[in-house]
Amino acid sequence: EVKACLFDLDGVLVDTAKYHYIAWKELAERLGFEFTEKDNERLKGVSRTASLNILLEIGGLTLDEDEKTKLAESKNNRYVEYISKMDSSEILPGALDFLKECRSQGILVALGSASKNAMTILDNTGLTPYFDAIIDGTKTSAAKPDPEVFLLGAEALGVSPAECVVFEDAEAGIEAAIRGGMASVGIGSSETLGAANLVIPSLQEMNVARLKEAFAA
Ligand code: B16
Ligand code: MG
Repeated sequence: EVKACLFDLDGVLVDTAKYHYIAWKELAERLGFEFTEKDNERLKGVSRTASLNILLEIGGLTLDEDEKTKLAESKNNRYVEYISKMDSSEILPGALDFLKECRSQGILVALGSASKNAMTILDNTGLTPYFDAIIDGTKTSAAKPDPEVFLLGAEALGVSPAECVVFEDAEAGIEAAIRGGMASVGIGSSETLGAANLVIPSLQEMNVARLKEAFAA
C-alpha cells in the first residue's frame, strides 16, 4: 500500500535546472571554455561538488581543492541570485495539484533533494507547507544514487521503504529509489528513466487514483 510520496525538487516540482545551467555556463566562460545544454544534462541530480568536477573535466582543467571550493562558491552565489527571485509561477505543471491531492487523501509527502538551497526554493515558490518532511543536501552525507536521502525521508515520515513512491527526473535518483527498496516514477523520458516502474512526461499525468492503480499492493 502506498503511504508516502517522496519528491525530488529540481526537474520534478520546479525547473531550477535552467538557473543551474546559466550559473555553470558563466563559470565555464570565465574559465575559458564552452559549456552546452547537452553537457548540463550530466549535472542533473548530481551534487554541487560532483557537478564542478564534471565541468572541469569537460574544460580539461585540473585545479586544487582550494581553487575548487572558491569556484563552487562563486557558482552558488550566482545561482542564489537567480533563485531568490523565484515565485509560484515557476512550479512545474501538475505539481501543486498533485501535492494538494496527496495531502487531502492522507498520503504523506516528503522532499528528497540533493540541493543545499532547497529551503530557499520551497519558501519562494510557496511549496513549504505541503511537506510533512524535508530532506535536502544540508541533511545528507551521500549523494544519489546512494539511497540515503530517500531512506531519511521514509524514516522522518515513519513509513517503510516499501510504502513509498519516489518521483525523480534523474537517472541517479531512480537508481537511489531502487537501492532503497522503493517504487519509482520517472518524470521525463523513458530513454534515460527506463529503470523506473512508470515513466510520465510531467506530474500533469499523475493523480492519486492513478498512483493507487499503478502501485496497489
Ligand atoms: P545545490 P535535485 C540537484 O537538485 C540538482 O538537480 C543538481 O543539478 C544540483 O547540482 C544539486 O541539486 C545540488 O544543488 O548546488 O543547490 O546544492 O534534483 O536533487 O532536487
Ligand atoms: Mg532532479
